[in-house]
Amino acid sequence: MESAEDDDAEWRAPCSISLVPSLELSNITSSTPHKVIVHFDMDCFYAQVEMLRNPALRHVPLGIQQKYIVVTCNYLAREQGLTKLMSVTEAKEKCPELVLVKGEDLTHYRELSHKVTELLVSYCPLVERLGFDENFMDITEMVERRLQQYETCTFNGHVYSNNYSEDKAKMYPWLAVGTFKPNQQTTLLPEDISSIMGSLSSVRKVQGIGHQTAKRLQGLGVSSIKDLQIFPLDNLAREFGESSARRLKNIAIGSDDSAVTPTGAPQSLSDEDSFKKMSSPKEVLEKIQELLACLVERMHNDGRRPQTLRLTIRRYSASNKWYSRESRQGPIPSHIGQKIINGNFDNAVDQLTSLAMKLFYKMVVSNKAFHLTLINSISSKDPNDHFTQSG
Ligand code: DCP
Ligand code: MG
Ligand code: MG
Repeated sequence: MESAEDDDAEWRAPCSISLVPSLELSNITSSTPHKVIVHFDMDCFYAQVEMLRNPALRHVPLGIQQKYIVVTCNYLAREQGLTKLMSVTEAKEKCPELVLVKGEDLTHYRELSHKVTELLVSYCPLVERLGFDENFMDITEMVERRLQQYETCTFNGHVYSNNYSEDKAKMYPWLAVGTFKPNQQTTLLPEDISSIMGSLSSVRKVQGIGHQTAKRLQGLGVSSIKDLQIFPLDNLAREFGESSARRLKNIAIGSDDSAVTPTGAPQSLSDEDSFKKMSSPKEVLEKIQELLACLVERMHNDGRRPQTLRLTIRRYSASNKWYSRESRQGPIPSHIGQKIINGNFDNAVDQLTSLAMKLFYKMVVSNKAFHLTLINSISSKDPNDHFTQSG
């Protein structure tokens, strides 16, 4: 039987943390970093949020379902072979006792995501968000302060190295002092970064290399990170230009010197839904109403007066599988903005819905057939790109 202590121990480690030393490209083993950056990625994020909302779910294999996909699952489910983005059918075959929770409404995930960022910001202002469950935090100053306090420091937890000795803590004090890690976390020393990067099968495994770049690299015969590490810089520069080629070579050895840019309050709030087919104005109206109801509440909680409403649609196209998006936007009259601030939700949603339908008919001719696969509505900032503070 699982003891309460084991259970808590597992629960105390809700995210993976990596400490990213930013090093000179020319000298990867240099012990003088420009910066020390922590990268946080929450474990099975949506599943964790659902387990916090309903603690009984902590003890069952849990999957979060969007449409026909299990977008993520908890670690009990992963022990049964489930992976992220598996189809519901396959997931149930692998784990018949899987409990599924619908995860199409992102409200709770969004809220918790912002709480995590706020918590990090309370320690250090240099925090940059990436999606819902990741944050980068530049802790260089904290590390420098700690280094002045501690005469000696050692690595806690594991060290990923074939060549580890105690004196590494003296070589990399900024790394040792920044890694007080009780939860089975592992320190990766600078001299091992290049080889661990080289062990990644595909260039897509690395943040900063997207689909298009991977395709162009494939054209040059580069598919793994190892290929990229040994590919001549000059040849790479011919395809991508000098500075992008350098950046790619740096990424391949685990070196990225881009600054952490504090994310701050969002400039716009948006909500969207996608579907296989939507072909009637009635369905469009209902979907817009549903999206705006959620958005209006978020705008109210945000407290700033929204200025612009943008509606985005995606039409189905058999020929273009990337389905391009189209959008139209218009100003939100100040009396509607005020209703949102005052919390007069129903009225505000009705009026915004009629504005959104006008935008819709600027894109779709009313008596012609249409087939949409996505609707997105955004309320945001004025043309100068800022929300105005409510009075
Ligand atoms: N997500 C999604 N659709 C995707 C990818 C992610 O809905 N194609 C959602 C579900 C995840 C959350 O974003 O919970 C964070 O994505 P991660 O890739 O970090 O996945 P997890 O946090 O769930 O798992 P891990 O423990 O591997 O980080
Ligand atoms: Mg995660
Ligand atoms: Mg993530």
